[in-house]
Amino acid sequence: MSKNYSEKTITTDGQLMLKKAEEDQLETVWDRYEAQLPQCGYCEMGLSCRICNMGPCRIDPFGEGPQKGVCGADADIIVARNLGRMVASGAASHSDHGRDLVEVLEAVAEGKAPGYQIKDEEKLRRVAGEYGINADGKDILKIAGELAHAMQEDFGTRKKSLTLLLRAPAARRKVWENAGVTPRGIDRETSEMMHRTHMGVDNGWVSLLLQAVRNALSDGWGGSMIATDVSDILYGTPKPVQTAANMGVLKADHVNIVVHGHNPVVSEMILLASQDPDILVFAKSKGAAGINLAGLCCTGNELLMRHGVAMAGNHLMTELIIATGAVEMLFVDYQCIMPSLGSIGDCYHTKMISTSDKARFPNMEHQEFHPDNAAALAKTLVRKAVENFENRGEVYIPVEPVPAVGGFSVEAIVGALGGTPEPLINAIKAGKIRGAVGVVGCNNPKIKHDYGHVKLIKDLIENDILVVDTGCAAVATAKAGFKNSEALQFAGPGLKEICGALGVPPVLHMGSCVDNVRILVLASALADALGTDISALPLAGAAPEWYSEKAISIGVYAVASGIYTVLGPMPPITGSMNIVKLLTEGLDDVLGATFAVEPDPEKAALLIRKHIEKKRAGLGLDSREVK
Ligand code: BF8
Ligand code: SF4
Repeated sequence: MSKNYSEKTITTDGQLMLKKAEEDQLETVWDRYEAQLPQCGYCEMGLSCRICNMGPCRIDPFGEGPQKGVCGADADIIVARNLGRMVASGAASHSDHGRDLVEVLEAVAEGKAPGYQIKDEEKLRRVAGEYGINADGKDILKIAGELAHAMQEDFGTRKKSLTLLLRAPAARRKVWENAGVTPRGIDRETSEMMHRTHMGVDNGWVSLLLQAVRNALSDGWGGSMIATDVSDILYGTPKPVQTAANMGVLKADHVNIVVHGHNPVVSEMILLASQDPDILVFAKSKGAAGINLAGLCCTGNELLMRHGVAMAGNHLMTELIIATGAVEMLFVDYQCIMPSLGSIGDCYHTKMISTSDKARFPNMEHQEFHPDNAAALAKTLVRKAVENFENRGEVYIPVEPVPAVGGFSVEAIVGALGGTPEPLINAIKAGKIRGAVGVVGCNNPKIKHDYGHVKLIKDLIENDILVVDTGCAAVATAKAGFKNSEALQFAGPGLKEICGALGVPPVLHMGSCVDNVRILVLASALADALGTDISALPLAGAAPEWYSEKAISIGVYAVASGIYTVLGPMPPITGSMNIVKLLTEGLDDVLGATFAVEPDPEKAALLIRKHIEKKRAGLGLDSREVK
């Protein structure tokens, strides 16, 4: 195998498929990345601005050329505005996804969404209670309707603070109040971020960044939290479930259907259709052994968490999977779907279907899903996928799948602990588990694919740190074998003992990227049990291969929730040393946590371990020296 492939990805399926892609003369994300090099240095530093038409402008980082844009904005203002707009886009993406789910909940309540139902009645009642809805003796659909409307209020602007902030420890809410960053309405904070970054509005780099914090909190404790809660209500709250990961989950003798994107609204209906007895008979009549559904990225994680649907790959694998020639149909909804995918589908027999009214892609067939037509449309299209089976050419499935366990919602984790977080707290107090880290986020061709996730997590669990992960990070560790019964061999002695006794792997799959809110809820439960704030706990976050604006929003709300967070790739902020200093040091005084940036996962693990030991000492627990 050429050395070149192993420089791009650590995964065997990735390397083998890159070779196949080269033979098939496919252009991949890595080729296009290389063609872009060197990337624009001004943009990398956040020093270019095209917010208005007096520009575009740029600031010379060496102090020789212009130091101000045409309007007079300096480096601090330009970097802060650019970062603020990244947060706004990320928060908007997660929150609009949340809104789509609330609309399905509303449609279910009105009897206008055939195929969808309330799967977790208990959670519906619990969340309704948090929204102040009296559920006593009320019909379940009536409660669903009232909850949908109450959640819609959170998106608007009439409130002073979001409902679900009440899940955060009181001390944390006080921190937000003191800093003036308590989010009021989900859409309001994004809208205000866009307003403030218009030319001639907010030109204080500190106040711009504080609004970015408030905007990100409206995602983490608002839009994303609603997305996760409503998904649980509609499709079931995850419980530990057996699954498998990598491209080997495709089956040569089955009709393979792959779902890619984020929102379970479409993928849940594809799952139901793929289990339809009539369609299965039809598939057999076409010579297939059955219908095999596999996931990519976060909509894959949603199905994995709730139904054990196998996971074919993460972000950088989405082009390569089509080159297996084994995929009859690929469905996309939105977010993280490369516009290159449609043309790759053209090289094989794969039918590429876009499904969302807000997301179109070149060379894809557009079939719009809405709550009222989704169940029926899914059946029609899955039948078409079956018909496409006979058009298959040569198939190349490069590896065997790796078994994994997923489905660790907070409810499931607390359940595994016997109904209270106490055993986990005791293990942390006893030093058997040093602390816990949430590893989240994407792949990015700037970092060797999956290496950032796998190396960091390996170092953490080896040192008795429990890892929870989501998104593409969670897929990376499933493929690497960190989520099955054999994974305990990678864990340090204390972590091995505790996880072994509980019968869980050392790396717990908590879901998709909106499901990062499960980590917030878990952290709050631990803080409440200890009578302290999240920032006092031996916790950290990491996004070792992040690429997306959503990941920036996640990072900001994690830090704003008191969780020290280490980013792999550098965000575009180095044009302003004031902002670098504020994010990596100054925020500690305001929010009790900071960012760090460290692309080398080995060094990132050391930073995290030092932080965890420092927090342990702060709580009066035993503390190890980290070298
Ligand atoms: O929301 S981890 S590449 S797929 S942005 Fe995208 Fe990043 Fe993957 Fe999921 Ni999250
Ligand atoms: Fe240039 Fe100012 Fe316009 Fe930005 S807002 S493009 S810095 S003139």
